Formats: sequence, structure tokens, C-alpha cells
Amino acid sequence: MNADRRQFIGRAGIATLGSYLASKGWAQAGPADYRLEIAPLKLEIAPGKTIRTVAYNGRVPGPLIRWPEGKPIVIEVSNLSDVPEIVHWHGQWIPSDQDGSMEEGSPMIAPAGQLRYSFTPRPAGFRWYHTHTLAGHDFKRATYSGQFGCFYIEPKSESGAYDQEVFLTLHDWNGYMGAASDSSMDVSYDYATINDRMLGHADPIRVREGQRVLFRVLNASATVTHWIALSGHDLKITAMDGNPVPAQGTMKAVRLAAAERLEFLVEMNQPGVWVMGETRDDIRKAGMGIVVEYAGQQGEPKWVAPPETLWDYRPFAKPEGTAMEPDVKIPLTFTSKFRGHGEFDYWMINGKSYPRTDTITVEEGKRYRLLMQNKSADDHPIHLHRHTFEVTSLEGRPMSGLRKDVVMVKANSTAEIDFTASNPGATLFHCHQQSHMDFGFMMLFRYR
Ligand SMILES: [Cu+2]
Repeated sequence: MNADRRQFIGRAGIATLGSYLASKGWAQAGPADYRLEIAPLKLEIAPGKTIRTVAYNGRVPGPLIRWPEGKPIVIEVSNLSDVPEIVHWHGQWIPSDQDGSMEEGSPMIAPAGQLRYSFTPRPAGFRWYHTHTLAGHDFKRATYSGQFGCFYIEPKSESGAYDQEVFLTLHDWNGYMGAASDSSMDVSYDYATINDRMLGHADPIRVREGQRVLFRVLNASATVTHWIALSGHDLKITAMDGNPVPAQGTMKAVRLAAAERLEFLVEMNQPGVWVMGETRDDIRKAGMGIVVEYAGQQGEPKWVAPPETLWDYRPFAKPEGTAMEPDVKIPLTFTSKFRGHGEFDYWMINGKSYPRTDTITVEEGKRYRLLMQNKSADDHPIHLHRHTFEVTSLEGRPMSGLRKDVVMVKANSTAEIDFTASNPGATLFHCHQQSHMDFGFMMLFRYR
């Protein structure tokens, strides 16, 4: 079945496939393993507070897709919204035509259209899926919407060093334009949720004393970097972006840039009723929090602010040693162009905005180092599709062993990442901050 589909793509070309899908829908025999229905949703995040959004299967987040590594999957997507849609399988090593990015040649799904994605999920770990459209000035669309979900690819052998597993997704809602300090426009929000509810309006996470709970947290915000803490508890970080970290470490609070995932273990050794949430009071009060309740405990949930915490990727990398030398080094400079009050900046990579950014050709098997220089006053969560990279330098200091698919490159700072060209096909590189990506912050890699 998959082979037929490949041949069809080869013969007819992507554009034709897209219009074929738009007109007829994709008919393929056999049941799909998962079905996703994209449709408008009135989401009640607290009594009397309803968000009009678009989501998968009438819920936020969409269904957890849990699938063994290396076993082919078919996911049927129906688009019942009124705009063309596409689903990106973030963090997976899959073909360009299945990856769910139109820039790479994946087909769009027309309104009332249907498409079957078929690929072999890999690598194992905590991945996710989300729409990969552009929003521009419409803060109801693209990643501002409820179109996201967790995708857990089960490893061949699971360590299972935990008693309970909890998936949490962070999201900000109802963006509107607000002035930033430099007078360029930025996006602000009315509400925030963990999963689909505001703090105090969801069932608590129920735990027992002595349990080890593994939290798998995704920042599904379109633009905001979040800080999360669990009052009174230490968070032992075990994985970043779904990949086990070389050095596990304990923090009082963690930072997640847009699209990043963090997994951490918590020893439940402080009986009580606690708030887990954003460390910044305004965002937590806007709803970003959830109650953790020990068995047999009751009372008002307590928030205890963590001590001032700095976040650095470095303690979780290999404690010593430098990364393998790359075959090719590619300098990438990020700059912005102020376009006036009430407008978003334009973003540039090496002086050009997408679609005019240079397309970089890579050769299969070679190792590439991206020397990223952020000459702007904004932080950028940089994402490379279809490959995992190794963070090899931050702010001029080398490091090794930390494998990610999103890395925060801080304002007026530098970062270097290495990837091996091991998955032929068009590959998108972009800032995951929706308003940066929408205004030029994208670039393509192609294989020779
Ligand atoms: Cu950015």
C-alpha cells in the first residue's frame, strides 16, 4: 500500500497529488491506525470562559498517539475547517512528503478534504504533532489554535523507572497585538492553560506519597517561553525534546521555549495539595497551572514560588569532551528589520527573508555545523525538521552530547548545532516562534 503511494507521488508529482486530494479525497483500503478530525471547537477552559478555536477530535490537546518505534503507522486526517490544513509530525525522521510542511513538498489538505499520512515513526521518545500553517495577523490560526497533540514513540525496551506518567501541554490563548518595549509588535494573550483547563478548573493530578511520577511536558505555545515549577518539589530532568540527557540533573524550575519538550521525574515526598504552574504570577493567574493532590490530603492548593532559577542546557550535556568535528561549517546570522509601530518585524537569515532565503545543499552522510549568530534583541527557538541535532556550542563555549530538535538561541548570543545529513529530502529550518516564522524566519536544506 505504501509502495503504491510512493509510486503515485513519483509519477504524478506533489502539486498534482495535492489537487487530486483536494478534489477527490484520498481513498485507500483498510482501517487507519489513528484518525484526526480538524474542526472548529468551543473550548470551555473554565466555567463561563470559552475559547473559539480549531482542534483535533474535539479536544485539546488532540489524542495521545502512542506507537512502537519502527512499526508503520497510517493516520487519516479529515479537514472540517474552512481553510487548507496540514499536520506536521515534529521531531521524526520521516520522508519530506509525509512530514507535513508545504515548504518541503507535503500536500495541503483542502477544506472538506482528507489525507492519509503513512510513515514509520522514529526515533523513540516524546514527539508531537501540530498544524504547520501560517497565521500572519490572525491569532486564531496555526499554532495559536488548539491544533496540537503528543506523540509518544515507544522504545524497544522501556526503562519504566516510574510509577505514574503524566503528559502535560502548555498553551496560551486569544492572542492580541500588544506593544513591546522596542515599539515593534508582539503577541499578548488573555488566558493560558495546562492541557485544556485553567488552574483550579481541572481534575487534580492524583498522587500517593512515595510515588515516582514522570512528567512529560510540551510547550505548545505559539510564541511564549514558559517557566514551570511544582511547589515544594524537585524536578529531575531525564530527557529534552524526547531524547535522554547525558547527565540527569535536578532543578527547582524548568524553562521550555515554544515547541520544546522536557521530561522530569518527581519523588512525591511532600504530602499536601500543591500547585504546579508557571512561575510568573501573571501567567499562572491567567490559568497556566494544575493542582497536584496527594491521596488523603485536602485543602486549598498551595503555591510556593521556587527560588530564582537560571536555565542553562549545559549541565545536562556531557560533562567533558567536545563534539566530533563537522565536515562543513555553515554560518547563519539572524537579524530583524523594524517595519514601524503596529507591525511585526521582518526576520532574516543571512540578510534574506523566506522565500528568498538561500537554500543550502547538503550531501548524504556528511556532518554539518550551523554557526548561528543571533544579532537581534529577541530569543529564537530554532527548529530543524526531519533530523535530530547535537548542541555543540552555546555562547562561545563548546559542549557535546545533548541531542535536540529545538534549541533556544538567546538574544544577542550564539549557538552551534551539528547534524548528520541522514534523511534525504527537503528539510525546513525555522524559528518556532509563530510570528517570526510567518515573517520570514525560514530556510530550506536540500540534498544533492
Ligand atoms: Cu524567532
